[in-house]
Amino acid sequence: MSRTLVSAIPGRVGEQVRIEGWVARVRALGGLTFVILRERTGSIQAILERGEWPNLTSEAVVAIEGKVVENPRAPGGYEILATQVEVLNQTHGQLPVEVSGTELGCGPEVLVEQRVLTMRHPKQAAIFKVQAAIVEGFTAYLRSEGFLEIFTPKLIATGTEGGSELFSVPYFGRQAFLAQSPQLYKEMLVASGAERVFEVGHVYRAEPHETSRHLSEYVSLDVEVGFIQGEEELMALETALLRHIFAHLAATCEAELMLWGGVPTVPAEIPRVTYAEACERVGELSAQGEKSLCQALGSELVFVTAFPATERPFYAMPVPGAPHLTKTFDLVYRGLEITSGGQRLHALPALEASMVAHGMSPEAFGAYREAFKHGMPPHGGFAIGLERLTARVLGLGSVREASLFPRTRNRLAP
Ligand code: AMO
Repeated sequence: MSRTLVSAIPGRVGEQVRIEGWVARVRALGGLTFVILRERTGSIQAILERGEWPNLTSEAVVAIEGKVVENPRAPGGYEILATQVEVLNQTHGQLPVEVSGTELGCGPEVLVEQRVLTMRHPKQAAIFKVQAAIVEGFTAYLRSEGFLEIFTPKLIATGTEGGSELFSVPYFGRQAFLAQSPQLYKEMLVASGAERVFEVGHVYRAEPHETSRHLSEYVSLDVEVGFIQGEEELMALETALLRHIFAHLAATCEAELMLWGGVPTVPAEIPRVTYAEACERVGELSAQGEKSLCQALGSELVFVTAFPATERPFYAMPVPGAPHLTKTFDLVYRGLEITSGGQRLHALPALEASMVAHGMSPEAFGAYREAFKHGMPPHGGFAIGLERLTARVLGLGSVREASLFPRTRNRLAP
């Protein structure tokens, strides 16, 4: 008999079915055994009447055949009157964490150490369904707007965002680095004629400190657009993009969102403040400052604009008439920076001067500089940290909870 998914059970009342999954709970009561079976689409109760049944332990993998009946008192309203039970695979040893309670009974370290087991808890599974739907919404919207999806190298010869957070790796007798961002490639590909590109890819930052907002490997949602007139267009694009992503979440993940903070929304207009105004209101734009900023402006989303050149990488376009400022922005969501972006320099002499001013040698940027010689349009873009966005959508305490197998200074496994 082929498998019926728990989600399809309501349509099978009165029929004999076979369900397969994990044993979430076993309870003996008055000669009956009640088994809750859990699988990817949900959980259901099976009732084993008096008789010879295999020994069922928590989290063993089982197949149960039986008749579907409606029972308003059963969890979910349906149950299976079992006629056959088969253990497909036993567990071995003590379970390191209990995963069938309402809340997961472990701290953040065990959560990650035992990811395979902790993912069986619906609240944990929900995080990664929402994360996948964020990426789905991101890529679908950009494709519909004429963007090309790109895949750029993560083994590279030079840093992009400043040197200090680079991981170096031996590379056939030379030194290579892990990409901190696809920044240079996404700009080059604007010039390739593609004009509008996006990438969902891993990036690497040698973050020396353990914080709730930093991973040393994370997923960057990168966007780059040619023929822009200024950074306002990029903020408008990101606003529309987020609105699409949140609508997609509401349409596909409502149940998962309800297990956490509810369905997120984007306001009709996201307030904007300049970096200088933000600092005036909340002091420095630190982790605490970003929290205070959302509170001070009474908005979950806030764009911060016009960052000083000293706060941005060499490729940032200065504000005309105020060259100490840049045409850049951050987006702060529920008290955490989730995006940096801005218009880039497109004239080669200005770009080279900026490299030198940032203590970098233009010679180190061969192919990137080359792209600026052969027709580089005015352009700009932004990047959203996937784990940060996921964590803020759901109200998680740390970006580590939004990473299946987080990499931090002290963690390289599992
Ligand atoms: P930035 O370095 O600000 O900009 O990174 C962009 C976004 O990536 C996320 N992020 C991180 N997430 C988890 N752990 C980290 N260590 C970490 N560092 C950054 C944040 C941040 O807003 N090239 C530019 C983007 C651009 O201008 O297009 C860049 O990488 O959400």
